[in-house]
Amino acid sequence: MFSLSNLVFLFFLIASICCTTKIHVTLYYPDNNLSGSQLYIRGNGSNINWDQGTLMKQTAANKWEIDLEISDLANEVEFKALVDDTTWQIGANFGLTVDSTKKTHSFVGYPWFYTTNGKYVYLRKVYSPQLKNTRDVVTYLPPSYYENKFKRYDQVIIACDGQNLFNKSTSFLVPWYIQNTVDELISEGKMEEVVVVGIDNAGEQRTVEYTYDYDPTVKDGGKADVYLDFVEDVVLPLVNSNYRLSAKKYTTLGSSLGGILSCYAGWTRPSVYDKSVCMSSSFWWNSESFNTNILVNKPAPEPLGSFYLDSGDQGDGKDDEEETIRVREHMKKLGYTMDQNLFYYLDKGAYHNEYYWGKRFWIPMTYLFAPSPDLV
Ligand SMILES: *[C@@H]1O[C@H](CO)[C@@H](O)[C@H](O)[C@H]1NC(C)=O
Ligand SMILES: *[C@@H]1O[C@H](CO)[C@@H](O)[C@H](O)[C@H]1NC(C)=O
Ligand SMILES: CC(=O)N[C@H]1CO[C@H](CO)[C@@H](O)[C@@H]1O
Repeated sequence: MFSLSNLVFLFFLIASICCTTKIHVTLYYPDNNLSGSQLYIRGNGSNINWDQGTLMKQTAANKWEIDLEISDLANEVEFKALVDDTTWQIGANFGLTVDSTKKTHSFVGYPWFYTTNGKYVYLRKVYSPQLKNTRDVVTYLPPSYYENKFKRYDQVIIACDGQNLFNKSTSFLVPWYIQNTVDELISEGKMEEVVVVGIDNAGEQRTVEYTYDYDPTVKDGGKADVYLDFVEDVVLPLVNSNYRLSAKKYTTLGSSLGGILSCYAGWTRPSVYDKSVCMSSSFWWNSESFNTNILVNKPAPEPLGSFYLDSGDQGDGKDDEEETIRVREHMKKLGYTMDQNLFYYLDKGAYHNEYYWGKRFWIPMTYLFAPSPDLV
């Protein structure tokens, strides 16, 4: 016969078997930067909380582990590491989406605690055998890069007009100051860490390199595929061997002619690029041939990838506000969904220049690089 206490026991037994999942958390952080301090963890889970840290176990050099018990059918679990339970890791919470059909999950993370600023560094005089010219490549490495040498970066943006992105002394007008925007968004936990590779434009060759066809009114254009071969065959291997990158696919980014180049790259090379940021794109080029020729005659990317389009509405041609809207509407007809894989922003009052591109740069970053828990 069942007594009440048997029933209570049975209830807890079933509850603990049916509704517990375990997350095995492994964090890597250089011992020599801890100098005897220890890593703690806070977050949600039945054996940890947000008010007081739980000591992790150091299981090998530079390696800390703990098992988190997740009791209810919680779906998203978040946590953060601390040094000596006092110094919080910088950036977004670690997190993962719990798959309730699995008993065990594993999570691997690379926290950092002291650095809020990234850095940009140069690879000078990179030669292109495809284009027979030479240019600098400037790369922004995010805050954790020098502090946690175990981390590799899978979000890598390949950007046009490298001269104008970071450094006042090389910029055309004012730089975009991408480093400041990205540092701030990362530290506030509003985006994941990214690496930004800026490839300088080749001065007078800029127009021909950034355009996929010849515009008879401009009397120029048409070497975008050669330029993109240079990016793929020279720049990507170069940055992958110089920096700790682990991207499977890249983001392509540019403004003006760099905007149509980025959209063209994402549209025609989906095995290389899965996100395209096309700012104030010169969709007027060759009687709007991106809209009337490329989108019509080149098959939609497979898989579709994500596209961000924007414009201002001031100055010559209102910064192609209407041309941009026509491309957006066309892409919707071709299977894109707003705010899922197609993003659009109208910057009211903005002109076609670096000041405005830098000022609104945070918008594509938060759309395309929002921190998201991984399903493990
Ligand atoms: C986990 O903690 C985060 C941050 O405090 C909170 O937003 C979230 O709702 C919590 N999730 C669960 C399942 O309690
Ligand atoms: C900015 O560019 C100039 C000119 O190439 C260079 O001398 C300077 O070191 C650069 N600044 C930084 C912080 O790299
Ligand atoms: C204890 C220690 O060495 N802390 C250092 C870890 O690294 C950051 C930046 O790389 C330094 O600012 C800390 O002082």
